[in-house]
Amino acid sequence: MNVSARIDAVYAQVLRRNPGETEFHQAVGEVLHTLAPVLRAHPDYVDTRIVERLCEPERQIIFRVPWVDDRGEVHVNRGFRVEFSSALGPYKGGLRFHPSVNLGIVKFLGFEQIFKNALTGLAIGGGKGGADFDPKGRSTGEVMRFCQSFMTELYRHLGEHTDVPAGDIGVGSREIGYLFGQYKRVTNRYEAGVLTGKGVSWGGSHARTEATGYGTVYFVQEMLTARGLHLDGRRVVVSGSGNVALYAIEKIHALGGHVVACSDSSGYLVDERGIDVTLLKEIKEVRRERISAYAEARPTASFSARGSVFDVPCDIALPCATQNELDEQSAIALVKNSVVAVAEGANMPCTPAAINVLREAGVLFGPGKAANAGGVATSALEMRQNASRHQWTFQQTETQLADVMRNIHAQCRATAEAYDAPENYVLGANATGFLRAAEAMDAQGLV
Ligand code: NDP
Ligand code: 2IT
Repeated sequence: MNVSARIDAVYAQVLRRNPGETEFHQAVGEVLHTLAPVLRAHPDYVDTRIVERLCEPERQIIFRVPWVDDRGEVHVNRGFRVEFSSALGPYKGGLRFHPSVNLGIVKFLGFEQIFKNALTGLAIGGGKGGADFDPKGRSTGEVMRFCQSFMTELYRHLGEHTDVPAGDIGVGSREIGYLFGQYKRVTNRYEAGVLTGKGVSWGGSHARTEATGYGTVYFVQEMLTARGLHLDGRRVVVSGSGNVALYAIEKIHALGGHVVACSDSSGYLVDERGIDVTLLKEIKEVRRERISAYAEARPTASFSARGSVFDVPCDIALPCATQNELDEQSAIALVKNSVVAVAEGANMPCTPAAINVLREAGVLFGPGKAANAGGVATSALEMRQNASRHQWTFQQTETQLADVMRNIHAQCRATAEAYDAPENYVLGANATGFLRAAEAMDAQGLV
């Protein structure tokens, strides 16, 4: 069987074995699609079924999460942790609390995490978890009780050398605090390295909160520089207004760019004077309100409940909200408005058709596995600080984050060129991540 036929067979098996998990199919399809030249150069990886093994999680955990709301009513949610690959280190990846969470979503995220984490060059395997819990409108007490119940089951699967969760959609430093407190209580251990994204006063790393958004902007800067372009004075559109989006906006402004629009799940806002990050943080992180409150507070801003934030003309677009938010139609609109670069702050925010449109138009495209790897890389730096019971300064940590992003960019570029596909960062990221994980799997035997 030739390599292409083998890849087709692996994909067909993934579809058969994981019915209805459309996001997982999409994530696997995208990676397999780029691996043919890599496998032709490494026929031994075909013989030892490395790709088949990577598509099958090492372990999948699904559990009941019962909790009581403020009125005394009982709720039952479903919790997940998919431990995908421990080839390069303990399972590592965030927890997502959102009503849309299901096994297929967690598997797509866990699968991508293998390659992203490998790309950082740090010793972390891939995993992901979460629950179909909706934190919107819930009191702090309800969120705490949910986190405690979630951890009461999950703790037995975790450990600083086993599986190390962090945040993702709906899970920020507040939730990590409650999860850590419950882990500590049920295990009677102050095991700082079991979770990342902790508060900086109790084992967290400086710059972890900022890392994903900042890292995405560093990646964009590297792509632009490689083409002889720069960020200064560029119009930028960012989707979302959560952790990743907020710090992407902050860093774009610090480097001379001009962010004119952002969004949340209720719609998008345009502020030609430039998004005021302090106000946006106050509304989204402290008051936990909708972005329309921003438009009410700033006369220069307007809010729209309909349409897409990517219809706003820009030089650079950073999708930083959720999967499949930037579709073919949005990509066509961006190209029509002469977009220069698109980088994925979120995981899989661009549909395959959108990526085709962008790449065919010559737009610089930074895939999430590379462009948003700064968050998990800084989590690995947090684990390193926890292991040595030491804390670096903000600047020391940010310098290392910038180095990691520069290296990721250089490696993606070099790999793409080696496979005769210059500027193809999708191939560069997938092939580099795959080769790192594959080499370790090969050395560790059939496990
Ligand atoms: P947050 O929960 O902090 O923010 C999510 C943002 O996206 C909010 O503005 C939210 O709007 C919006 N959003 C979420 N789901 C939807 C949806 N279904 N439709 C429209 N808008 C939506 O999450 P993060 O910023 O942490 O995560 C954003 C993305 O980045 C995710 O894809 C995540 O996997 C990825 N990522 C996160 C990392 C991290 O370190 N946190 C690291 C790498 C990637 P609303 O407020 O209305 O819900
Ligand atoms: O998608 C991601 O990389 C994250 N949500 C961060 C994972 C982590 O372990 O820091």
